[in-house]
Amino acid sequence: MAVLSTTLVGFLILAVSFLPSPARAQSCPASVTTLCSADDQCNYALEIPTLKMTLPVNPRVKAAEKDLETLEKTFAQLRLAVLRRNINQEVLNRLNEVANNLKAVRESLDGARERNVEVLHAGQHVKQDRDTQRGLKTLEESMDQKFTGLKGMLEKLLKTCARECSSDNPVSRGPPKDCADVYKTGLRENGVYSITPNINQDSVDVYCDMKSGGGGWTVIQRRMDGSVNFTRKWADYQRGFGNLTGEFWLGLDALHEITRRQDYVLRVELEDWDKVRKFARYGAFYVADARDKYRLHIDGYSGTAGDAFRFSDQYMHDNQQFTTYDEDHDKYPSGNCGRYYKAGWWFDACLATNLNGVYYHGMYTGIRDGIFWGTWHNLTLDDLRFSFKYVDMKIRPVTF
Ligand SMILES: [Ca+2]
Repeated sequence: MAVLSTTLVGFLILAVSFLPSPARAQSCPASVTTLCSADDQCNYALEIPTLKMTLPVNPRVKAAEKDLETLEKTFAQLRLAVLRRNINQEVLNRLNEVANNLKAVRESLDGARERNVEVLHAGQHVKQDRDTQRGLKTLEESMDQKFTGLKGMLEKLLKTCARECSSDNPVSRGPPKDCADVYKTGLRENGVYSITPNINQDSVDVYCDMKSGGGGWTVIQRRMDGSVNFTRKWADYQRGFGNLTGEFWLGLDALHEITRRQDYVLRVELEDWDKVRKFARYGAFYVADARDKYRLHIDGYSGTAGDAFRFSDQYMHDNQQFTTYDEDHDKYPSGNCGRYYKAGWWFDACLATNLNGVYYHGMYTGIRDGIFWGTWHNLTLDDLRFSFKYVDMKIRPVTF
């Protein structure tokens, strides 16, 4: 009589051994029967239940994920710091290089995690698992190289930034630079106020929301009745258009001047034609200058409306330059998203959100060129598309 026991050693080594102890037969899930012939030659018949393997999460992949998360966070902070200052093209190029590298590492890690899950479900396909193990080893080696490279690049960037970006002092006295400053002077009514985001430039009229969520909000965009056309040229989007007490776009130059001196929160309010109201809040919001085509930095979502600005790798509005039908800076090589979707916006190739789209009263059909928020719960019914009744975007300093 012999008993079979299976042992998993280390990551994936399957060892099979026969132990000559009948007492252990009860505890072993495998059973063995002997078939002995008259000449005393015994054959063993083994019955092994479906093999279940629980594999540890590969510790190297886990460690790499942690490293990558730290790097991504550092990079996001660094990019914001760099974009906010006057920087040269070389630094911008290097930033983009780091961003691409981070993306590549993230993709290989996601792949590794998926493969790990496959291993967990692989059951008895030991050969496939060995292939996976080999794949993971190769991945570890290439990850090590990538991390070393990335750390080097980040260090260089930090040094450049320290040299070039130490001039601005975000806190200074003077006329109000935004609605938060206006609020602090004791003015608490909603309405149009004059602010001076840049002391060397003219003051700008803005609409201040002094009531919602503690007040102090500078409203940068509003849609409410379709009275203003948002299919506009680059120059219009730069300087702003519409009526501050109705529908308007504040303007990219003002947006840059306001957000360049300190960290801002963006809040988006949305209401559909069923009176469903939701919001999206972003803990980081910054618009770069005209030289960088008003590139958007947006991060740190919370809220009820879903994260449409950072919908997916494929539809990512963060880090995109601004595009209008007469100025194409989008990620769609064979056309202009601004022309196609009739708006000025930070298009990818093309969109998961477009709050400057066409104002439709309720439902519409055809190209999805209406006001759009891709994580909304009901966007389509058969070939009908839903638009929004009310949208606004407003910003306030993080420290307010
Ligand atoms: Ca294009």
